[in-house]
Amino acid sequence: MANVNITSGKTRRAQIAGGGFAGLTAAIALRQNGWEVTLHEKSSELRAFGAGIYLWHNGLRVLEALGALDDVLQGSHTPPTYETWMHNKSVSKETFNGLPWRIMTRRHLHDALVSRARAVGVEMRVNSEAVTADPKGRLTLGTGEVLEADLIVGADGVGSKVRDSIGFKQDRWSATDGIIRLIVPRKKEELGDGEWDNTIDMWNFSPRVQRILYSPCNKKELYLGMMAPAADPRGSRVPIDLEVWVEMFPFLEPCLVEAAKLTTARYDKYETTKLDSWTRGKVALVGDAAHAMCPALAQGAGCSMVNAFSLSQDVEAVGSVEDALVEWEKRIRPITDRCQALSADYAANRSLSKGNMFTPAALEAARYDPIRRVYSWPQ
Ligand code: FAD
Ligand code: 5PR
Repeated sequence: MANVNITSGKTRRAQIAGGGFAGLTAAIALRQNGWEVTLHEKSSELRAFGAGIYLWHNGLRVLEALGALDDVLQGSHTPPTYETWMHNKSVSKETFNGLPWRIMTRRHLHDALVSRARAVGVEMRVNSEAVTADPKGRLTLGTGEVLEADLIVGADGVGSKVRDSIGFKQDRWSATDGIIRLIVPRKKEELGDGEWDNTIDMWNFSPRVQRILYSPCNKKELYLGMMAPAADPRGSRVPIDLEVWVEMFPFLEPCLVEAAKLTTARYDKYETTKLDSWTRGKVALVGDAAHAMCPALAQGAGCSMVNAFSLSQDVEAVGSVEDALVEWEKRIRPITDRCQALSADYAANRSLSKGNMFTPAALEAARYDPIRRVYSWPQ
């Protein structure tokens, strides 16, 4: 069990809004440092939304620090290579000089974090919506309850109420492309010859722009990211338009037939949020509330987890929480800013279609080790 974190005779308390990957990471990390932590999730269950997710060395190191890595590694997958195809021809196979990376379902990662949060004694409340935060250290819930804390963490996602109730200066925009994300059975035996354990980023620019990011999560589950411009009514239709997808990717038919059965599928546009600051007084914003980014580099959650974990390190410094938060942002934010900018650039130019695009700059965030605070795995 966590030790007790005491400043001037009193255990420090954190109130966290949001039970996604960012909020859960902050909760576990603070609790492990002895804080009393309450996490508020507005939904009626602690459950992950969405399909699959890639984590790289940076996010995996956070999981190690949280004591959740072994759980996550079981039932997830590292493909032999990250392959890129253009018009069904392989153009690159990347292995990142041994840099660790992993694919899993979102449910798998979320379950591991929830179970770890429970084990270390985080108090988790569902049906508990945060509506406003006060930089002096107060969080108001939808019920009208007002909670005092030494630290308030706004981890309430891209539409953050914690953020908007305070009023940060922000830029927000959506990209022209979007994606349908699904988990389907792997059907590996039915796919015919091929290296079906790889990630395969399958790009097609003609006759239409359509892309499938083929991502095996484990022996049974496959994550399909099906990209089409928002302006293409057939490519962006949900449930998927089977004919239009099979025409372009006939070799994936067994999986696409399964994808067409999923009636709850959504088409999501990529959203970016950029703030003038991530902190105000005793309030810190983490995750998509602070820096939603295009997914090209698959680092939104990775950066969120690194930033949430680093926050827990920096509030251990001598001095006030307010000063620690300012130092935290100064120290850790530049990595996320560069990653967000390059991800937006890759998304806008569809750069990943060229293959071999995981350059040293593209892997900067992934190479960061938040425990040792150095870059590992030279590229
Ligand atoms: P969220 O996951 O949005 O969690 C916020 C939580 O807060 C939710 O549970 C919500 O119900 C709750 N909540 C909301 N409002 C309130 C409130 N007022 N009070 C209380 N609770 C509230 N990242 C990667 O690292 N790898 C990838 O492969 C990857 N792929 C992606 C693919 C796509 C297409 C997209 C769009 C994103 C991808 N990302 C990826 C990014 C990643 O999904 C996000 O960055 C990450 O999930 C953000 O986590 P979060 O906890 O900040 O927010
Ligand atoms: N990488 C990943 C991903 O999920 C997406 C992209 C890149 C892991 C979108 O689903 O380029 O859009 C992308």
